[in-house]
Amino acid sequence: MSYANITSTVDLVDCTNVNQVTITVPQAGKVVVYATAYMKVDHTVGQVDGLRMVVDTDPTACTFGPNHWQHDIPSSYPSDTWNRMTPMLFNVFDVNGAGTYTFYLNARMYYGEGAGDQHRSSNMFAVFYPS
Ligand SMILES: [Ca+2]
Repeated sequence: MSYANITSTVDLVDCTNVNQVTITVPQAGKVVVYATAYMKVDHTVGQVDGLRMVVDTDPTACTFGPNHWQHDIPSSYPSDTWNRMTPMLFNVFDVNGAGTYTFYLNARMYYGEGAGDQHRSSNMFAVFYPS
């Protein structure tokens, strides 16, 4: 098991890598990667804010898919600079053999990106299951 905890204010610009975890495995199998995060979304009435997060092998991937997490703040909601979100997500990856593998937690404001949309902290852990 490998673990990565980070407290770091990171402004979200396009698809932003906010954390990563690296695990060394002895053989082929599966790696299950879990992540939790504390995110801050700055919302202005009249504008939809949408935050998407994924765990992926690519630090530039923010792909919509079965393992992503996302949340919208409707445009009708009143302005608030500190909308707190605490997503939890996971993904399962095949590893083809012994080696060291890195997995990334990425975030993107797909609506309403602006100053004040931020990662504040997160943690990840990776568990290996031999095949
Ligand atoms: Ca925003």
